[in-house]
Amino acid sequence: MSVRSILIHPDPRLKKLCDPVAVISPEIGKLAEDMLETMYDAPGIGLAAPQVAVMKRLLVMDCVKDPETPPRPMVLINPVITWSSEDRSTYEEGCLSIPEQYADVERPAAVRVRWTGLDGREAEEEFKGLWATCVQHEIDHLDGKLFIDYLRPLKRQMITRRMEKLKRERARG
Ligand code: K1U
Ligand code: ZN
Repeated sequence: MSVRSILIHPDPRLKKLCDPVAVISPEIGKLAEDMLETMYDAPGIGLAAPQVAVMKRLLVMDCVKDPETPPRPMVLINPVITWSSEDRSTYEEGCLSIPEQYADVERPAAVRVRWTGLDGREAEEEFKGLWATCVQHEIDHLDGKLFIDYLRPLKRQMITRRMEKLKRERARG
């Protein structure tokens, strides 16, 4: 397993629609393993393939925060939201591609998601709470959407400028 580098906004790859995974090959298995390691290393609670520059519809997540509860690493291939609740919830979201920037985003409080697992089997589950927020945030990444796209233009611009500065500083070393 290896930790891959995470793209930082602004990057054109973070704005693109990702392609469905056609075949669950050993390369897809290795990508999922690397993404889980990258997510835990960051640390984060989710990660989508385009964040590691792979333009495929695959995401990983583990929203277990309680150290007493065993981890629940999940790999979702070609995920689709099949139902969204009417009631909404607001969570202060962050993003590993937009480090140290947080903002309130309102989304459906619960969603049902269907996906294919690494074993090739179809699965469907209802997510609530942080899991629901996270899976929607990650599916947005597969559609080229970032949490800052939900914010007012001025706030989005301010965050984008901060990220441009961060990238210039990192490039200078
Ligand atoms: O997609 C990503 O960039 C990962 C992102 C997922 C996410 C966070 C918050 C709301 C929705 C989706 C992160 O994991 S940011 C880091 C983070 O939230 C966290 C880090 C350490 C411990 C707990 C949370
Ligand atoms: Zn993100």
